[in-house]
Amino acid sequence: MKTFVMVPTYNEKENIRQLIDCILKLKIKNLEIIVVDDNSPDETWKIVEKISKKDKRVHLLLRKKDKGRGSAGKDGFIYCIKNKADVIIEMDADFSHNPKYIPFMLNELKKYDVVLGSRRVKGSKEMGRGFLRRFITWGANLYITLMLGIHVKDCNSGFRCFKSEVIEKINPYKLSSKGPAIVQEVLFKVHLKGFKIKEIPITFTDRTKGKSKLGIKQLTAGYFMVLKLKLMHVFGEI
Ligand SMILES: Nc1nc2c(ncn2[C@@H]2O[C@H](COP(=O)(O)OP(=O)(O)O)[C@@H](O)[C@H]2O)c(=O)[nH]1
Ligand SMILES: [Mg+2]
Repeated sequence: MKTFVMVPTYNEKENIRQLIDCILKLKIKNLEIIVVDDNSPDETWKIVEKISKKDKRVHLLLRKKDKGRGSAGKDGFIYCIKNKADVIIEMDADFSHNPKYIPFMLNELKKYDVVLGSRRVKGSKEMGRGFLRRFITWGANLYITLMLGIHVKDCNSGFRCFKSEVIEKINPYKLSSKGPAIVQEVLFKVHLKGFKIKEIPITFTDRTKGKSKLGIKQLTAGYFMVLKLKLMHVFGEI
């Protein structure tokens, strides 16, 4: 069984080496890492390139034309499918998603199609984020649940483990979000296909190094994307 961990990065030079080390230290059989970097000005990609030359489990997808969390995720999924992944894990580079949960996620994937690291089930914790940021996440989650009718408690989680056929079935080529709303787009399409989703509790820790790329612009675009997904569904396009 071949597992790919897909990590989108933009200006993560302070996190990426340590993250790759932590994932590889888990000693999971046939695990490879694909970092999708959008030509980060801080040269995150150079660090990954250097590691990839020494360790063939580590790969770099350097994007020079496109930019955005969404299209990076899309290209990352396509890379994993093309390279014959059986399992695809997506996670952020900033240690909000602790790699220690990966073995448990893989184990749960024996019973489910998708396993999601959740901030909103019994046993979950959220550390280091202030009231405003948690309120924004809570509001977004409520909006998504009401609009899209997804029965998942943490619709904003970008820490997920998929059987590769799930990604194949939702057709990664058709993913259209340019920004972070890709998280909800994928979740909605997975939900519509009726795949079994399991939420496992995680302790989510806000980044201590580097900066968040989520601003008002991305947040607004995300709200519009969710509305667009709803309309597309109503008009039978998805
Ligand atoms: N390739 C790529 N990755 C991105 C982009 N924007 C954010 N990311 C990555 O996506 C992940 C989540 O972004 P982050 O800024 O932590 O968002 P937040 O957790 O919502 O504050 C991190 O690994 C980022 O480096 C982008 O435009 N391109
Ligand atoms: Mg983050």
